[in-house]
Amino acid sequence: MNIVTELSLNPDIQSRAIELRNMLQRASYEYYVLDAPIMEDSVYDALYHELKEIEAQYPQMITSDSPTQRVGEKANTQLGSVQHHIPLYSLDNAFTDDDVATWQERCQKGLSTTAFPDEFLGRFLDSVCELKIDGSAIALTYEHGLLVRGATRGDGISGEDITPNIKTIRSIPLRLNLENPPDRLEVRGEAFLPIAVFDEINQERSQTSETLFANPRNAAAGTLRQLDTRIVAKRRLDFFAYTLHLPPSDRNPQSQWEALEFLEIIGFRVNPNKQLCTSIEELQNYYQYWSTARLKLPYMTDGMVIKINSFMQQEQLGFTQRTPRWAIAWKYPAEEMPTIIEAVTVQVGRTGTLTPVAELRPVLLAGTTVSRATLHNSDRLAELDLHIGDTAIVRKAGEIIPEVVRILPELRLSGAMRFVMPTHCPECGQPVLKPEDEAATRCINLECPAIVRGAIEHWVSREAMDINGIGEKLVRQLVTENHVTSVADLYELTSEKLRSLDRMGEKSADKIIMAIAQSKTKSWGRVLYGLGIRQVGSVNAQNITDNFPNVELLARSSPEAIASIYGIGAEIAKSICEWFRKDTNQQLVERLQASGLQFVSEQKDNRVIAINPNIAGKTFVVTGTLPTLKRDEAKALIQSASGKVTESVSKKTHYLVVGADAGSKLEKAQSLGVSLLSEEDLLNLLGTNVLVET
Ligand code: 1X8
Repeated sequence: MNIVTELSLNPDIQSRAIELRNMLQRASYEYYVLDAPIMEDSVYDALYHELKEIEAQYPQMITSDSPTQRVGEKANTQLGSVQHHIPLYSLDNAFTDDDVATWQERCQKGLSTTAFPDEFLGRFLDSVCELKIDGSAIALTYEHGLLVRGATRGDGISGEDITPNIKTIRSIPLRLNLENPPDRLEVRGEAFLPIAVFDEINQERSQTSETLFANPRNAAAGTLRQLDTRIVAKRRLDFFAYTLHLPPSDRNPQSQWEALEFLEIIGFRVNPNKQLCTSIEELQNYYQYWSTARLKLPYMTDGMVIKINSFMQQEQLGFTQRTPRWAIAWKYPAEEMPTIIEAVTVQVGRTGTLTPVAELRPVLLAGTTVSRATLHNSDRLAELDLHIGDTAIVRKAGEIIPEVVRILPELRLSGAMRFVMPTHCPECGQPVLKPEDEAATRCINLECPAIVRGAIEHWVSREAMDINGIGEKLVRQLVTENHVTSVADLYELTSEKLRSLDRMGEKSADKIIMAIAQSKTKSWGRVLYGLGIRQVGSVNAQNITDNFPNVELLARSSPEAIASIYGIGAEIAKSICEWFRKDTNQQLVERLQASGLQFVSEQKDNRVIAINPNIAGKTFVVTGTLPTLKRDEAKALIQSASGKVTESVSKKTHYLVVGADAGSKLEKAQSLGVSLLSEEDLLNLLGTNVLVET
């Protein structure tokens, strides 16, 4: 291609450059601000390349707002200091409902004592709620609609000039979408790194042995102050605008809400999760809602910002030395805190996996006191280079199990001992095994009390045999007293034997024996799940037993045949075949069969079967709390009508049955356009069974 020669013959190069610029600017805006791309990346690249060639040929045509000027070609030598035109304030913090109520009352009083005596006492002042973005505050100056300066917050009075770096942020317009732009206009907002980009950067840095960024905020701040703009461009920073300073005019926005709308109109990305509130309850609901919803956002938030909406009221309230009186940051409890690792213990799970656990000096995290945190496995331990007594950063986000994020080796005491995984099982003393290709260390002694206990707890659990009355404590007693060493032994227990245990009365013992006997009626699907084969969950077990009507067929099957079942992968199939190959497992199956447990699918009355055209062959996922059915019951109903049930939502899912407090599965289903059913919808669908003779 020879664009340049062609263009040099073309008298309209100048207008071509303008067109290209406008087009690229628009494409960039649609892509980065609206998240709605209007052209293929390859098309954008080609146009960009063309503009670049024209500008190389005619440097006098380069404009400061050209998209080609976003990526720095040269390294900055040094960051200059700049004076802010208007100071950047910080925000007062609130941590409780009370703090927020007190702030709101103080604002009401503040207005009442000045221009409006008593008018606002006890009257809620309309307020805007916005998410507090955990990034770096930036001040942008536009002159005659063009971006001329971007500066860090600094100390609020003066900051650093980071204009070239700012220009790499695609969601910051280089030119405002404004008819008659004022001489000068300032926009403030938060520059931040999306969590995914942060993870990517740290991944790369770990491979090149660079020090990792502690969190997206530090990574964003560090990036903005980078001298080499080419590095900044690669980091994909983003920006949400939240404040606007305009020269006085009666056409200016009159409130924060209008200002956010105005910012959007002139080309900025404004966080969509804003809310105009007219009562204290609405503020509280916003806080509550986002306390968990924020964990699913692609960027970090550490609280919410509440601002009195009316600019007139803001002006009346004014500022203290440091902060505006008309705004407050309501912070979420910290999710990451440093604490001391006092010891490391090792837990042995049901499958024999050894999990190292950090015993912590108790610390308040995300509103709860945390004293233990998982260390996952020996690979993770090595990565952390954990020593007993180390100061560690511990994290607990939402419902996630607390974990140790990293260690602060600078704070290590001399003589501290590195923790190493034991070579022998802490429960049974037998040597442990760590396969090269796996992260897990395992106890492989099938008689290990921890494994035996785990297997029994799993067998009696609700989704398996659902044996009431046998809890963790009783299992421990039974195993310690050697009454039970495998689940098969449960069926040889007698009421007398149970009564020999500490604190076991006759009535309770009889009840338990009854419950154990009742488990013999549980389906082959539940039995398979109860065996506790690795990777075989309750839904998988049901799918497998639907396809393998008895245990002999399954035990003799090839992994390929098992993996051909919808929803069953090669890993699961391999795990099942390996399980059945072991003599001890075969003996277990034989003993359980002899005790009368079901290893055969129930003989359905095959004179008349229910075929439901709405359900048969369709794939369902059930999530959330349903109004009347338990999730298991809903799944069983679907399966009994020949529908398939899987655990995760994919393109292949036909229906998501949704109850209250549904989480990520609902979001995924919505994004994939999967049909949603309420419990009532499901029951209606099930009600359309057609009975067919076979
Ligand atoms: C800081 C922040 C504000 C907002 C969001 N995130 C922040 N980190 C907002 O108003 N939406 S305001 C602010 C400040 O004034 N210091």
